[in-house]
Amino acid sequence: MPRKEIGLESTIDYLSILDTKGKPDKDLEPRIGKELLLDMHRAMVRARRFDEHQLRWQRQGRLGTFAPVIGQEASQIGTVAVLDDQDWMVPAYRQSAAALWRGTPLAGLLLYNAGYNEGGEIPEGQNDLPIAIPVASQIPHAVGIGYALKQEGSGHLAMTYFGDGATSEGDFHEAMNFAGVFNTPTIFVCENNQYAISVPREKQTRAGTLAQKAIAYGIPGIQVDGNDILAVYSAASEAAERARKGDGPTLIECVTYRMAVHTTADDPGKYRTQKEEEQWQKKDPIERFRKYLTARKLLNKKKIESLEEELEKEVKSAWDEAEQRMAELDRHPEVMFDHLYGEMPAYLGTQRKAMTDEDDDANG
Ligand SMILES: Cc1ncc(C[n+]2csc(CCOP(=O)(O)OP(=O)(O)O)c2C)c(N)n1
Repeated sequence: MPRKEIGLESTIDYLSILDTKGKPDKDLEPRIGKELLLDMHRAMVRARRFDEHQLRWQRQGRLGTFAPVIGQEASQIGTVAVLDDQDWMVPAYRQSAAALWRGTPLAGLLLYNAGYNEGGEIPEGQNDLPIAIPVASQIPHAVGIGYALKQEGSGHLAMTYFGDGATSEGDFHEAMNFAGVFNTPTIFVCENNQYAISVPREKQTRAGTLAQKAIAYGIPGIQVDGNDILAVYSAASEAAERARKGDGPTLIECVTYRMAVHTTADDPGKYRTQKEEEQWQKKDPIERFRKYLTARKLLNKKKIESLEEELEKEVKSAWDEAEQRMAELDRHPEVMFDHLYGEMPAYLGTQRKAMTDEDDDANG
């Protein structure tokens, strides 16, 4: 038998609509109402300012470790904005912009980042899963939810977020395979921010794109300019339409950049150059979107200033609220033993007691 070539039909598109000056490609520009455009802009700025404040509070010792979203606002807001309330949002640990859009209160995130479990509670009726720290562990959950939504014939979908590093985990591949085989309404949003902590994207895979991993699972994949909210929104809208029609999952790779630290325990100066950071600074998703909105006369300097003032007040008052809740909760560190097991194993009980006794000794 001669050797034959098996033709692969799939290709991967790359989508970019706004150039770095905020000028859209008129043929590709999506039709988005003015109100939604301004809501998306507000949400991006709100998430950015919130993290800037959080970084300062963390440095002052008022918050614990957290993972800032700075730089990835378009990838998150452009995707989450296509969901309706009955859809599900399944985050990792860097999706504060998406969570805030869905209704998570600022004070809740502050409480969580200060180490209080209560802050991680999802408000009643908000179809989100809690923050997932183990890399890629949330992806199969989103597929399971999608499967259930499909069985119910609901027409709703589940959207999940993860980084470039997560695509090297087994959970990612198992989830993609299941979603493909069972045609689940799941949107996989890979925020390719170029690094998994210090490991660059090139060391994560030999594949040219992360989007092309969809081909192996028989599902559509697309790579988008993740700092261009119009491109992200267009790709997400297409994927949502597909999922709602019963046409199954989509993988969207958002090519973006983590403009700040991986977490507050990280020093990016150790593994990336200032020059690289400056290159990406020029592609700042908020700046680009602002130029577009300004050219369309939806924004101006005055409106931006008043939005910034409003957000400054909102973030500061969220801190006051979180601080008050922390005082009310009057929590001690031994609660870290309390939520792992339904029934605490004896060895943990001993450790918990030792810690309480130590506290009592210290307090005389
Ligand atoms: C299963 C697992 N392995 C290792 C870690 C430690 N860890 C935390 S974040 C991270 C990098 C993840 O990178 P990526 O998926 O690209 O997401 P990003 O943080 O860039 O958003 C690692 C290895 C973890 N949390 N979970």
